[in-house]
Amino acid sequence: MSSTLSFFSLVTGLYVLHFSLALILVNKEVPQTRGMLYPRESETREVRSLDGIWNFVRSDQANPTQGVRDEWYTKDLSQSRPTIPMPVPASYNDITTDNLRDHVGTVWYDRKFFVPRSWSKNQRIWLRFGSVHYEAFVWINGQKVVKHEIGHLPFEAEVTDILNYGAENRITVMCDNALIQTTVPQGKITEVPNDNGMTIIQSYTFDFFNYAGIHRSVHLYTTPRTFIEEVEVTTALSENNSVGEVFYSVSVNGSAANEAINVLNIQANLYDKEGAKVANTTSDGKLDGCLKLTGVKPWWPYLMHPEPGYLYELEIKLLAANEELLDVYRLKVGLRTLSWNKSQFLINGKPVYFRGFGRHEDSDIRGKGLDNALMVRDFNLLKWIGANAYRTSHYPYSEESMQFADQHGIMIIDECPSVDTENYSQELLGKHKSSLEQLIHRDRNHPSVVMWSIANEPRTASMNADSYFELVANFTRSLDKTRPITAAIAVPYTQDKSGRHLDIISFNRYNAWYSNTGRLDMVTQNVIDEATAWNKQYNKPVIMSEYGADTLEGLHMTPAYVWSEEFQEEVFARHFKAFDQLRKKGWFIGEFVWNFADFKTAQSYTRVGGNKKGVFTRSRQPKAAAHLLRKRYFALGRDLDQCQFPEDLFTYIADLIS
Ligand code: BDP
Repeated sequence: MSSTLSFFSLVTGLYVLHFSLALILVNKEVPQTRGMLYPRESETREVRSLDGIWNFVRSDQANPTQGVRDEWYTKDLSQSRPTIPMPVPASYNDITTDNLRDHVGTVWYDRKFFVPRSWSKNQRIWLRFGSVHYEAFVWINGQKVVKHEIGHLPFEAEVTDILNYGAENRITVMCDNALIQTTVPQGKITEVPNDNGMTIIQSYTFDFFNYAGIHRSVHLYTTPRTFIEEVEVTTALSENNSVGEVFYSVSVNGSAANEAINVLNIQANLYDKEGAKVANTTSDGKLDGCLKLTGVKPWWPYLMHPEPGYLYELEIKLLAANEELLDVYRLKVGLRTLSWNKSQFLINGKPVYFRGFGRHEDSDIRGKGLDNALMVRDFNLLKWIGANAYRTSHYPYSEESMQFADQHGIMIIDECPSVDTENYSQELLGKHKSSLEQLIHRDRNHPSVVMWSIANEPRTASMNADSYFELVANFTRSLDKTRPITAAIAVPYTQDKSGRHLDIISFNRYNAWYSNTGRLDMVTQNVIDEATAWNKQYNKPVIMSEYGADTLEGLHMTPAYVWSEEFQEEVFARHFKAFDQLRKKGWFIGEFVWNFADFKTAQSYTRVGGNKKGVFTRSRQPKAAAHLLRKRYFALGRDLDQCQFPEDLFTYIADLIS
């Protein structure tokens, strides 16, 4: 096999439907992520964005490997095929006016960029992608650089020896959106007849559009020859939260190549929000250490404290034995503790009640592409409505949004891309574990991340689910013991085989929508009964991780009728009643509406332009239920965490005293 072809482990074009029903799943090692610190400038590092308009070619659906065989990456794409302009970052699906939307298989991107002459001097250059969905193959100047599978997660490669310095370079990316039974998430590819002969169809059971392309930013960044490759941070607080400890552990890359550096030291400095140094330490030939500080300002969730999301800056300096400064990397750190037991989840020793959302990275035109305007708008809405949490349903969200959540005190249940998992196989298990390894490696330093979600609505009634989820949960725990593990379960509690492996039980249920449609009188007691049954079965804290109703904005009907704004409000109110009774039981710890905003799905006769369960429209304007939810979330905030009501929470009606 030629070296080019061995670059492709998943032979695109064949999409063989292969899964095994083997009953014995074993715990095999998965590849460990290295490096991948978020690209940040410092006195020793430069960052350059490759975002912008790239050239784009769609492969022939019936011939997805043609570009590889014909080596399109060895010259400009425009010399092989007519190209069209394509924005990066963005999903490619909704950009054109033809049917690129439903394309299945490979597409190609390329662009040119300059590398300054100054970059050739005694440093290393890295190419980093925030996310390409689903599988990416990358070349620079015709040389293969990196390949990565699983969307929504970053990957990078060193390109120091491949670049032309002081000259133009070309980057080429092939992206494959095909989902099969051993990808995460799973899908199926079938060949079916159409009016022109045969065509390929991608199907999937999950309920969001399979947007694809270069979804997040592409960066080039420099590091010194010997540099800080990894920083892992954990924090501890004294019982009254006044004394804090920041434990850091650093990995260095490149010291072996540099014989002059036989002893390395880390100088760690901690600065408060005003930039004052509050702690510092220099390690003695070690790469880990602890910073201790008094008078700590802990990281608190929004509305749980008057100053939520407090972040310190941790400065890590890598020094040679002669004190020469080799590298500097800075990151934000929040000091907080997490703990949990059979009935509670606590932050800084205080019990938490989650009031949040399931969400999607989704918007008109750009699909799942990173969009700062949308991200800031969404956080404004989250704060307006009084939410303190969301789940990254059903895949890892952008690193930029994780940083934003840290700053704003929004708690995150961080979900890996495993959704509707079924047909358990050894290969699927390996990729599922790898998605968690990559996620935890990426997000472990974020104070906002308070829980890992290892799956959404897995088919946990089936035979292999028990051992499969035992392996996935134990693997997750082996990577991070500081956060609890959950999964959003939808099978009935009587059939579930995953809950015993979790720390917190989350369940999704659509009373008055998918079950007992329209029956508002069949919500409250059902929710109470089901939550109670989950708690009884596993003796663990319980969250309702999804509930809701599709709602067409502007459709009004009284008495409430499905799809109307009145119906969504009523469904919410009936759930609130149940939640308040459940809260009194002591083990019910949170409510998450499905969904924050309307979002696009695959075409289906149950979806009018997509899923309309948003509290906000797809263009981020409130439906009537948003105002109701806002009153509840602030009422809970005041009751539980003594937060203030915003002045405009209640509209003036009458002076009832006079
Ligand atoms: C749940 C899924 C979610 C869907 C939702 C719905 O977890 O992804 O969008 O149902 O149908 O089962 O609205």
